[in-house]
Amino acid sequence: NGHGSVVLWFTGLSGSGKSTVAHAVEERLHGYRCRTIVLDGDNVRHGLCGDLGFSIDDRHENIRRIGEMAKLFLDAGVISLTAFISPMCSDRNRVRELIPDGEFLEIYCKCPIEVCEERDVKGLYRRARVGDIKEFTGISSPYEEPEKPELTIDTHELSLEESVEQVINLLHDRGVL
Ligand code: GGZ
Repeated sequence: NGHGSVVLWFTGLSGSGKSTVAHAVEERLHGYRCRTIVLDGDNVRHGLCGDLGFSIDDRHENIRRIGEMAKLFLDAGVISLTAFISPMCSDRNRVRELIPDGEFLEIYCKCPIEVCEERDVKGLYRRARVGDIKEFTGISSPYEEPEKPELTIDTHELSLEESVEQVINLLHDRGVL
């Protein structure tokens, strides 16, 4: 695309490490003088998508808006790193279709739900188990694993540094860096 920009689309369960890896990759990209933005629940779900909840329909709309946003950043030459559960294959594929070939890189943060639930950093899994939170991904709402992600990171087996390295290697392989 002439400016070496891409969309790094992280997907995975709550607590699988998406945001952590995305922010650490962003730091590395700054060393390459890339312009970047991390989009995640913290900066999207309160603002642009503040009207949406976690029903399947609201998640469709959440991912649609984020995909359109990533496309705008791509056109501006900014590398976006999106860190949303994005549980449905069809939603992710729809975003892939918005983006020129080779410029949408799907990165699956693969972590067994037992591990996510055991860590339960925010106590959400426990609340989902007792029914305090309805439609919680992996408990009472589906997560569809990516069929052909550009990269799968076994975040429960790798250190953060190793996970970041895998993404950086992907970007080298794809000629982005
Ligand atoms: C899943 C939920 C839910 C439900 C609140 N299901 O670990 P977190 O806290 O910080 O990340 C989760 C985040 C998921 O929002 P996304 O925009 O990524 O979801 S999606 O892509 O499916 O639209 C979790 C919190 O919000 N959270 N309720 N019911 N995660």
